Amino acid sequence: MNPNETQDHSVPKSHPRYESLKFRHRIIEGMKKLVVAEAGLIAHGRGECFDYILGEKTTQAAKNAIKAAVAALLLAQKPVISVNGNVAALIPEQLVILSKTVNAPLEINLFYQKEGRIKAIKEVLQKAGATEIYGVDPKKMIELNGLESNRRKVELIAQADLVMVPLEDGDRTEALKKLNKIIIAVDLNPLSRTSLWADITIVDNIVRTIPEMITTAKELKKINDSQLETIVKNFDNKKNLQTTLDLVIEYIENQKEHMFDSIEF
Ligand code: PTJ
Repeated sequence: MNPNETQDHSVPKSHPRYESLKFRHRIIEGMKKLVVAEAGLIAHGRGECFDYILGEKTTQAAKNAIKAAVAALLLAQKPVISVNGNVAALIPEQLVILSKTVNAPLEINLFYQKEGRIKAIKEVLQKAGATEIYGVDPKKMIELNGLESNRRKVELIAQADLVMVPLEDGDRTEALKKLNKIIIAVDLNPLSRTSLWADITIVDNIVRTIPEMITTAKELKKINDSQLETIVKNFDNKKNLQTTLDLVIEYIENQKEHMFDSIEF
């Protein structure tokens, strides 16, 4: 028997890093079921590292970006939420709820092609309540210009005016931007090429972002289009990313002062 299959991932709720370990184990389990690519584990670890220096919380800058992102989603004519392995493994139910709340279909789009992955992700999304899932049937896919990777194969994304790309690689963000699409990125790395290329970058952990977007969407659905347009117009992504870096600096300086406060010998 493969020793990995017997590995016990149960973590006591009292563990100080319970939340973080819970999501780490979803990624590991996802990998065993083909949902997550092997490289998805590394991507998750990189994300954890950035989350640490953001204080593992949704910053005010992220909340501003979330508000602008939801407003843009509600205004879009043909929005699409792109789904990769990590996102499907981490937060499938909330992803489906967000998709229904803002009326943006889910399209599976993978960087790492492997036999059985699309089917595995489709099943996870269906189990989470999704009824319409795109990016599944190769006959309906076309190839995007300007992109070499497997992500070039798209369905609804080809015609979309807005694409939300959680945990994306920079190449596709750049390619989608050059095709004049509005891009919403969710990326814990404020310095990634995706973060810099996107129109609206949410520097936050996807597991906190999606529930926050659902709450925000319920609020913003009460206002009219011109109010939504004002929210989008007043959002400055470059400035918001710089504010995020200021918050990281502030957090690290504060840690430098107080990092030993909770340690008792
Ligand atoms: O499922 P696939 O085949 O489409 O592959 C998905 C991954 C994520 C493996 C692929 O897109 C990839 O390799 O991505 P990168 O280039 O490693 O970029 C992932 C980005 O997401 C990095 O900047 C991470 O910091 C960030 N990230 C990782 N975990 C999270 C995150 N951002 C938000 N929330 C997270 N939980």
